[in-house]
Amino acid sequence: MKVALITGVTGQDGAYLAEFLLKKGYFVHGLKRRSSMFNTERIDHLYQDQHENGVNFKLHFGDLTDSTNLIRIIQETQPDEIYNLAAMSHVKVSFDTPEYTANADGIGTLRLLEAVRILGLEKKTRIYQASTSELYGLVQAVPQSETTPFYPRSPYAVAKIYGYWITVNYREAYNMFACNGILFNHESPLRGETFVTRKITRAASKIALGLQNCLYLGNLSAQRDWGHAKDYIEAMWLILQQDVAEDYVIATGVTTTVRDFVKMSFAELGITVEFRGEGADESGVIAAIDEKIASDLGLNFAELKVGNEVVKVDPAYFRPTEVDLLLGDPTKSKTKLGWVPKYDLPLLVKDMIQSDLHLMKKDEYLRLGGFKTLNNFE
Ligand code: NDP
Ligand code: GDR
Repeated sequence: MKVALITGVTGQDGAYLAEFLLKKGYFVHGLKRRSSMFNTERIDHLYQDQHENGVNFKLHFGDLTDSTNLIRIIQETQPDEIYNLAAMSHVKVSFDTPEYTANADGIGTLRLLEAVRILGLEKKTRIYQASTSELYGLVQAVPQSETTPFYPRSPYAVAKIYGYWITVNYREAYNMFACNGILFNHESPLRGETFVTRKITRAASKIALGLQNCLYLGNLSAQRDWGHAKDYIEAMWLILQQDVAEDYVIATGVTTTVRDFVKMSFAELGITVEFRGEGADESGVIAAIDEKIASDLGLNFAELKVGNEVVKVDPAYFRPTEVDLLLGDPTKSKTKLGWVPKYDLPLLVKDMIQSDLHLMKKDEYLRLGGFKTLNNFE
């Protein structure tokens, strides 16, 4: 039985990867942080009572800022594969917490590599490092491939560039099987609620149900190469199954603006949104409503009218330095890894909208039942 250790197991990718590896017959160890509230919602369906027989999924308290803890867990678990997914992963928040981001995302990667080396596991343990298209930052060339120069534009990306190069360095210096997956944006129904796609699919669902009036966003013109997390975690695994350790770009090869992602999300709910104005004055207005789609989804648009402003720009969401355009070239991963994604952008949007509409309908039932908010303790 192969043994894997996933850092960041409670995150979007960690949850999908844990499920994927368990299905492949792995024993999966996950590193999770202590929190004052339950933080395992994404993996609760995988939970196993540790008193039962045949347990193959185990969580360990830990943190990438604590080397002693990493050394102990790796010693105890003796993993064949480590997937380093833990990170302070929000680009905008990294401008508020730059030092912590450098510590967790940059030095955290070093701590993990060093722990493997200190324990003499260089020959046994293969390491996947969650690198990112944010490394490309200020556009140098498109599409971006494994050979495109980096120009990071946020404390997050600068921390991740350290993680990228220290992984390459440990591979070259100590002959470790350590690889970077340079993953472009990937989303899913499990995506954190403050990343732009999930923020949009949640808000569109709420607006369609009459639970919210308007969605406030930042830069609508940013372009991203969006794929589905379920496809991307499979690529992570493939990267560690190769004969030779190398770095790979994982992307769809299609880029879309935030503005178009908004239109696609609302269209999925039968609402046509048109954008008017420019810059901070731009807004999204309902141009048409498709009653047939609405009734098929069990929606009655009592509070929605053509002309309603449902999207507005709030400059508070602009970043001090922005990444305008990301478009990946997945040729290497398709040819060498044989990686074939199952989702395109329309399928991704459909999956996220269906899931969020379902979640928001629960809120609607509560409202109809007389409850004002989910946190109404009075
Ligand atoms: P999430 O933000 O959903 O998950 C991040 C995980 O890291 C969470 O489990 C979080 O724990 C954990 N974590 C944060 N800080 C620490 C720390 N100091 N010590 C231990 N654990 C910590 O990210 P994703 O799943 O979307 O991304 C996974 C990885 O891939 C990240 O490294 C991200 O930077 C990178 N990446 C993501 C892309 C994407 O589009 N999703 C694209 C390219 C790279 P908690 O639940 O307690 O917060
Ligand atoms: P990103 O993802 O920064 O690419 O990092 P995010 O979804 O946060 O932003 C994408 C683009 O949308 C613009 N935007 C907004 N973003 C957010 N979060 N909220 C808004 O209201 C909003 N309005 C417009 C942003 O300016 C940006 O241009 C993600 C993370 O998962 C990283 O960890 C990962 O490395 C990269 O993807 C690849």
